[in-house]
Amino acid sequence: MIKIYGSFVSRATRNLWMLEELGLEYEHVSLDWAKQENRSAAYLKINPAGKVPTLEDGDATLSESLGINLYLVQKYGQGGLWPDDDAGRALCVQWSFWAAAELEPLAYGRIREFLFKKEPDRDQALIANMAERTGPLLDLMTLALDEHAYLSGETFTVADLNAACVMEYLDRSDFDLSGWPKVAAWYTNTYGRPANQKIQDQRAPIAADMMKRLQG
Ligand SMILES: N[C@@H](CCC(=O)N[C@@H](CS)C(=O)NCC(=O)O)C(=O)O
Repeated sequence: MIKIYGSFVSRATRNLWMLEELGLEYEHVSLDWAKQENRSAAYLKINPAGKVPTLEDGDATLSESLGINLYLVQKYGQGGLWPDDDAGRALCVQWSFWAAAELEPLAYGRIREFLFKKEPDRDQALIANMAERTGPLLDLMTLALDEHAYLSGETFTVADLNAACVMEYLDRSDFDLSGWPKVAAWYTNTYGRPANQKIQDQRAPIAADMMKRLQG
């Protein structure tokens, strides 16, 4: 059976969402990074980087959350979240790389300030700088959404799932999306899908507890 390692307060939620979208059976091994469970000797044998998520599926052992989603969708998602045409599939790869390489450094840089620092200690100049640099990325998304309902075409695909789970960091750090109404509507529609809601409902109490610990 497919096994996914990583807690509900980690990037493993990206893969749990995909697994739910695909209706697959899986085992969830909830490693708690706050307790260093991702640094145990047993886990380091599976993922020498000691990071989560990791996916095991038959002979495949994979890391990198967005790459794991591309693997899952290619193996199990034909006719749905993985387009039938080459151009659509290429756009899924393009948007996934874009999410990891362009959006994530800014969105994660921003949310770190909110998660790991108390309000008075946050670097407001850094937060503002990250927001300013995020604007052109949202303009780019708007151009794509002017052309079609979703990032890779007229239907929801892995391109949207992968981009939305990085956008989540903006959402969780109170980023104001009102200047990009098409992106805001796309995000609400995409992130609110029932498969993700199921994961977010399980995540909520664990995240609230983590925030209590981090923010005091
Ligand atoms: N680019 C990687 C990042 C993985 C990552 O940094 N995971 C965090 C949790 S979300 C982690 O394992 N942190 C614990 C550590 O680095 O010790 C991915 O998308 O999977």
